[in-house]
Amino acid sequence: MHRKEDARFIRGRGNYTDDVRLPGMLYGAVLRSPHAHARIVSIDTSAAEAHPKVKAVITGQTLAGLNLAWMPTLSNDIQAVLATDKVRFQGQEVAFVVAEDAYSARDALELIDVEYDPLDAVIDARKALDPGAPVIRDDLEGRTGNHIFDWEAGDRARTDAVFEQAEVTVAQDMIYPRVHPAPLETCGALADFDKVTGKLTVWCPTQAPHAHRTLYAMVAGLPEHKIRVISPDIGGGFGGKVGIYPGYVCAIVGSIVTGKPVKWMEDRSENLMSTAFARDYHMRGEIAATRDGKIQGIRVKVLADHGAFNGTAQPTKFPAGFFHVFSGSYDVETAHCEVTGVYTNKAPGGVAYACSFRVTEAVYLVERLVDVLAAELGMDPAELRMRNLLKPDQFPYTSPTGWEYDSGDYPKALRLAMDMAGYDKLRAEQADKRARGELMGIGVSFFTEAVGAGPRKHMDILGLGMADGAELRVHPTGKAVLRVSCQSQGQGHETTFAQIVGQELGIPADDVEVVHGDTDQTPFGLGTYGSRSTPVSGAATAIVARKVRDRAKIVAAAMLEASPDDLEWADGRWSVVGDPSTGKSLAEIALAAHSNLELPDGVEGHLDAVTVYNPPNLTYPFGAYICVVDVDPGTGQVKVRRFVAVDDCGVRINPMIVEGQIHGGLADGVGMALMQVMAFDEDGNHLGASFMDYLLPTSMECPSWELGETVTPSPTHPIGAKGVGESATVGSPAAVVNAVVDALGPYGVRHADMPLTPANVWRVVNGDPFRT
Ligand code: MCN
Ligand code: CUM
Repeated sequence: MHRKEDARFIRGRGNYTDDVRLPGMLYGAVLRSPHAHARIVSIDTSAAEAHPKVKAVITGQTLAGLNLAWMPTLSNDIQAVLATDKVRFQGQEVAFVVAEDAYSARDALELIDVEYDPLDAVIDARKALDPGAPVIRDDLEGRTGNHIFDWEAGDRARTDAVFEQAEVTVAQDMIYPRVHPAPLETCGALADFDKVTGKLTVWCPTQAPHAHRTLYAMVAGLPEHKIRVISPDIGGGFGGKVGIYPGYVCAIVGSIVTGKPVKWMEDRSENLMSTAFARDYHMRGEIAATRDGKIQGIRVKVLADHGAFNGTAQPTKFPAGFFHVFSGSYDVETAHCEVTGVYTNKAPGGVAYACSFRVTEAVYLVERLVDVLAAELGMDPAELRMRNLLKPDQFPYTSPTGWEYDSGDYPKALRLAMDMAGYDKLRAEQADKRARGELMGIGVSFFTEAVGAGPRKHMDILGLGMADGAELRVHPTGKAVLRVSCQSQGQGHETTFAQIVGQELGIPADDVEVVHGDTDQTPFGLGTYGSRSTPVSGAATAIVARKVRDRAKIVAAAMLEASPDDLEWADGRWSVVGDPSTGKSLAEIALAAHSNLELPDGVEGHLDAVTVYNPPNLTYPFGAYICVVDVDPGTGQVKVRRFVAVDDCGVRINPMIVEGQIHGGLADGVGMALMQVMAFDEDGNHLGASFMDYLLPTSMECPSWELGETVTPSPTHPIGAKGVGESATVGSPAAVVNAVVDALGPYGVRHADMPLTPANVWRVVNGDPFRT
């Protein structure tokens, strides 16, 4: 089925936050810090206030008067809305101007005079804990350093013991650099506070409208039923639109102060400099194995750069997200990891860019490590993986950190990928080329994802449990409206969620309208990220449709003057067992349910239903990827020649949409592996604040993807589906890097950090390993 939403998107009829216009609307602009770390001596706003078109200038002092200068982050830290004491990263929000038009608002920013007293900045996370390092968060009581948290998982003693006895151990330091999701649409908000009704309406591209509303209510003390968050069409979110940004709060305050609607839209540089970054993990991984290649233990130490505020969007109990799954897809006896989080003078974030709460970092780590081990053992990396992959009969499988993988047939997926790639032939071609001095590389990666957060007993965000509601109304003519709490940013929910209902009720998906992205119109739920929509809201959708089907059964029984027990559901109809000619379609039943048909005592009419789905477990999609590259030793240029991706996300609701998700994620992987990095100079100046410096992959860098699939249904999901939205971003970077490192084998290279730009590859080839 083609995507319903594309009818408006391809005609330019999408409705994004910046398309929403209200009468009398004013425009806001944010003044940002030029320094990474500086004390604010004074802020003079008088010239800006005198600008004829300026309606208000808001500073941290204004907000402090409203008790809004600081706001809680999604990780139980606090973040400055507008800086009062210090600025802590370049691009941090310092003041907000509201004017009659967007140009005047920007002009007036230049009239604000801020005196800064610059301080030394902490840019390299590895120096954040040095004695004498500048203390970034001196606003927090009792803070004398930049340490945020220590977290560990697994069995340290047992893992250490395995390493002591092991025949072979390898260790590798690696960096997953800071990157940015860089969605096409930047962030912004339109806030409209109606003084008469006391109702606040906020349009913004949020991935989690209900969570935003509840947080506004908690933080600003506004009554929740007087807040309406509307998330219109979103031009890509990729995790960067989960949190609440200072600009949103400023737009709200601007509207309260001026009595007019206030719109604020950031530009590209503001988006790249201040909104949620991703990754920034400095990792040291070790593997213990037997000489014949049986992996026995994995040990990991991570230094996590969280920027100036711990604003990471993740379930409360998981300071390192879902990094727990770092033992990957392998049958490992024991594993242990430690993660230390630190503050640096950079923008906050950490969980974004299709990361599945940091499964990206975990998969990259283990998949690089396995290749390092293969090199040490002189074994083929695909064969080494095949030896160690979990076997189908081991599912459900409890990992060394206690996570229960639901289902899988890993060897089948890897074998399929190898067949599709023609693995043996590729190796033969590589040998020929090497003999001629040409550099060709073949990279394999295998990933297990953990998506669908999450079971309420294990997971919450700031105390809000992660169950999702769904409501289904069936009109008398058999057309239906589904209301869900998750919010598509391009993933096609209007189509796939309608398909779920259509499948369950035997009606065309075109007869189902999906309503989302408006807290006044949808049931509570935590939103779209961590590829949780299908696992959680999708499950809620299937279940609410089944509730409707059950109600329809009783009505159909009354129509047929039969007992409900004598009816069966077949071919999308309720009919008397063994007599398909009696079949009643949902449309017929819906009309009867709204008619004067006599129903048994206690049975309500109509067919509407509601539900709340609390997932029993995450879902664990997986996949096997093979990348083929050619490297030019003279220029360091990497060409991705082929990419084979076998994904298993359980039952596929819409295969075309699933493949689109995978295509996007593979392009992400090529981008991160070869060209993307948010770099800073030692003073904390951002070196990737435009698309001239922060490079997005285009069709020119991407091969024609070769996709394959296996289907292992999730046993806990009502229709056997697993999430897929982040799979390819999680799994592909390691395949590309493994391929490049494989190509560089003749130079004795075992590892090189991303991004493998021509300059960096050239340095590696010339014996000067690149360090991010
Ligand atoms: N789907 C399916 N069958 C399955 C699994 C999924 O047909 N077995 C469909 C779903 O119904 C949905 C799409 O594939 O239409 C993605 O579903 P899912 O895996 O549940 O992921 P979410 O809908 O929760 O999307 C979130 C995920 C995340 S976290 C990031 S980040 C990311 C991604 O989606 N951001 C995206 N893909 C994106 N794609 C676009 N176009 N834009 C983004 O911002
Ligand atoms: Cu980690 S990016 Mo997505 O979960 O929105």
